[in-house]
Amino acid sequence: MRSFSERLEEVNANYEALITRKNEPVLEGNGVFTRYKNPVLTAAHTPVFWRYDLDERANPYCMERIGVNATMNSGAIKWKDKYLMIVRVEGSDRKSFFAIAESPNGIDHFQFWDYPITIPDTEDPATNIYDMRLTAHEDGWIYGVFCVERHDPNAAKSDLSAATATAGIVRTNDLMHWDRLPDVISKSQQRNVVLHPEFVNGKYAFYTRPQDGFIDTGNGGGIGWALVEDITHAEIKEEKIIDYRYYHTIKEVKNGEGPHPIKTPKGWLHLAHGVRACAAGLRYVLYLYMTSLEDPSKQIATPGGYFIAPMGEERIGDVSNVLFSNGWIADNDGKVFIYYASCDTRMHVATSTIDKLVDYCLNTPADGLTTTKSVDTLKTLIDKNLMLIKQQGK
Ligand code: BGC
Ligand code: BMA
Repeated sequence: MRSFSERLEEVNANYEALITRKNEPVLEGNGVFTRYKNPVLTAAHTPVFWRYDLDERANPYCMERIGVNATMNSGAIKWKDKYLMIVRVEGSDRKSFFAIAESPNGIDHFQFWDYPITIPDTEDPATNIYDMRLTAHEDGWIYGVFCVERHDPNAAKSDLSAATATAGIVRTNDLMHWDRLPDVISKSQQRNVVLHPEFVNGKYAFYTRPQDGFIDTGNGGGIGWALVEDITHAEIKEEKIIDYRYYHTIKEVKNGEGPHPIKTPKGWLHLAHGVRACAAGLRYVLYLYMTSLEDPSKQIATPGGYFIAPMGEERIGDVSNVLFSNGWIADNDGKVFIYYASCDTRMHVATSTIDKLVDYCLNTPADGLTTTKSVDTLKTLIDKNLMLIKQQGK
């Protein structure tokens, strides 16, 4: 049997090799964005000193004492020239918590800060919290809006899975100390609530996702929009749907805002997820849309279909066939880092630019909602191209 120190040395060496591994772009793509070879974060990226008791007397076999199951659905922000994710870390006990991982370049060398984030509870403690969206708001605070899950107090005694989803809010100015504000009050359950970075008509603006039940979005039509006067007592009184769901599309069953939109000269650029059902379960893909600078709740571009769908290893994990994103970073030079999780298991990055993403939004045909319309759209492009090819052939 290997000694404690031999095993620990190996564990440390593997960890070091993993977090210092260089990432590489996967060059063959569709021109819209670039995928990278390695996930940027996995459960194995969590520090060895989170998982092992390093005291040989207490842990003679050098075994993990606290298991980490996954690193997923992460918010993101550029902070002091570093690329930061606020990661949803999930323990092997199925509880999620938030922890910050930092990289010098946004594509590799992500390393966790020593401690996870302490999120204070409200009077009604949550069972689980997850999927934080970060917003550096023009009021000067950095907000985190996340999903707060509790066992449904009205559930029958035998029902151990009925739950309620509510939006929780914290704010900070150093990413270390987080103040908890009261949860968002809303008539319906809410998941995927996101704070817009600017005031709108002097109010805080939230992207919402009203839903009938914990899973069922039911009559909750799509991604909503609500203005709130006082963020320290946020209440969604009036909510309007700004991005609807439609039959037989990538977002037939559910959709939800990803991170907060990026402001571009041509409008607000939004990243969202869409869900459809199939025999294999739910399939989650990412899509983009744009809204107007004058009125961020008014759509100006709705490119049809998905922007990124799970591919290869991304298709397999705890909750297979799922891509989910709640974090992206736009650099001053126009480069965009899109952080997305696959299958509630690991984090990836894809890169693009604001110009390319805006071009994609403005020039990708919208979904015509029927086969006939899709074929018409395709034929229009073929006509144009064949004409060009013919002209060039002359
Ligand atoms: C899980 C989330 C999931 C939600 C709805 C929660 O219990 O933690 O990952 O999105 O259920 O399925
Ligand atoms: C949800 C999301 C995510 C998760 C997804 C798939 O509804 O809010 O937490 O990635 O389901 O399980």
